[in-house]
Amino acid sequence: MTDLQKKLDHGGESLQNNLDEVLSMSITLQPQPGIALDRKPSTLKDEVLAANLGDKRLNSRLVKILEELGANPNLSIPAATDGRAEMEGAYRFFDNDKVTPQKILESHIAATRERISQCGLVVLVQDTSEMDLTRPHQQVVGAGPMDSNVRFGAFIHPLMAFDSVGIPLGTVWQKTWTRESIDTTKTTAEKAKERKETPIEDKESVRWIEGLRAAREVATACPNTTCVCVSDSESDIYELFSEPRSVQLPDGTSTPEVQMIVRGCQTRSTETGNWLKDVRATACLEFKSVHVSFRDAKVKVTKNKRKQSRDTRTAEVEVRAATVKLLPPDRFDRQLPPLTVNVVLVEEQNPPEDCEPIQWMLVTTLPIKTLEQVQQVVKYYCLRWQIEIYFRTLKSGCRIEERLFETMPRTLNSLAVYSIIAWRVMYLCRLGRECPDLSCEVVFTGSEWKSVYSVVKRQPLPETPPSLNEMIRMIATLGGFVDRPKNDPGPQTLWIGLQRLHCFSLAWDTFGPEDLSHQRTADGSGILV
Ligand SMILES: [Mn+2]
Repeated sequence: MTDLQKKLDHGGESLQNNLDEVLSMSITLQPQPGIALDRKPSTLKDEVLAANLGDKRLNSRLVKILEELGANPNLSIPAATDGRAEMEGAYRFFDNDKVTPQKILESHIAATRERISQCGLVVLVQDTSEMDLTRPHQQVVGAGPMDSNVRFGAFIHPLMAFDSVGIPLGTVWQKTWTRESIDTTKTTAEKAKERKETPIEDKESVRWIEGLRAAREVATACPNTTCVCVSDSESDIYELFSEPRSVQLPDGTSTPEVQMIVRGCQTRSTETGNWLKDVRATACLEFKSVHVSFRDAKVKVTKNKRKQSRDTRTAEVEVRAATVKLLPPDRFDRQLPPLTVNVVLVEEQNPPEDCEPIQWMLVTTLPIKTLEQVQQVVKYYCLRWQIEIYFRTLKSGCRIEERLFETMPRTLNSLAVYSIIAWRVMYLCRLGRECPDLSCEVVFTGSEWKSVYSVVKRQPLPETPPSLNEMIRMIATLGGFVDRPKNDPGPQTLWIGLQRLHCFSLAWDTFGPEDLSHQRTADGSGILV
């Protein structure tokens, strides 16, 4: 994999956004409200109200923990919980043998499926992230090595649902695992040979196929929704393409098919050459100018302007699509079938010297008959980026890697709780943008919006509650967001803002009465500063 591909897949947010923007300019997405808005969006608590941990007290403890940690995702558990008894209750919960990540997530997964079934089309994104739990002295019991024997932790691989414009709907499946040990004595050739002689079922890469199966289950459970399973180039695996996308039922019928978009990185043979040659031989469907601006985190903080501008350019890309017949690769243990798939190629024609050309090879089961269909494949692939934001929210927002649990089971239980919290932060963030006119009262309580309004606006309260969009922007302002018409708040400013909102509403309820606010002067000089 080239560095550029890595950047595209993992770091080039601005490029991704731009590609997304530029390539989708001519697409009008099906007007599909992501979530039926006549229904009240769920509160955080609702996500686990149906949880069944086999004990009523554990069930209500989960609700309490989710509320307390959700109000302060950034704080340590002792600081986020309300007093010593609550803190100990939380630690006992995470350590309880009856509590498992699966049971914590079960009702959230069910609620997510419910949201999915209200959409005409959803994108189910799977991706892997490291959970680095390296400690200076004693390691977390049960943690395994990461890429070397220096760092320890676990790998997480969720399947997240998004609607067709990218509103996060929640987690539908998650796999976590640890490595046994890393053998540092083998040569690269020996490792490659070993890989060739290992069946896919025994490799870590089987997770991609398991993710597709989980997506297939969602497609079966939500028959009126088109489910598109999306993953990056790490999942360019023939067995993933050949995995059945529906299940045969005993009566001869089969379940609805799950669709797939995977970024290709291999050169795969076809009857007429290879898939890249085949698609390049077709007529260009569209020319696009793509503004490329790499802002790697390391580069971002540098003041060296030359370094920054060197990475910025406008790339002329061409869009092509073809149906190709893939020849199966050799496997030592089985015969794989030949396959017919569609490929969409977005490729830069004349890159400047020293620049890797932009090249997106998307393998899909979606139709590519019209330009609009081709553009939609690119558009849906661009939604994959959302899962990177989710990982960032889990790590920087919920600080899952810094939780000081002694064992892996406790860490993974807390990860399950924080997965729901991280989803919720992203959900609010997008909901404010996509449904700007919705009243904020569908998501926030009276004391929440009134206290935040008073602090941010320093004006008497309006008769009608502000819109959700206005409220989200005010909350993000509390987290350092600069409110300009062209800016949209991101999860980071929102999660900091949400914590402050929690404090303000607590103060509002404690020190009210709210009538006092009407006596304040219009410039707000007074009580709440
Ligand atoms: Mn990845």
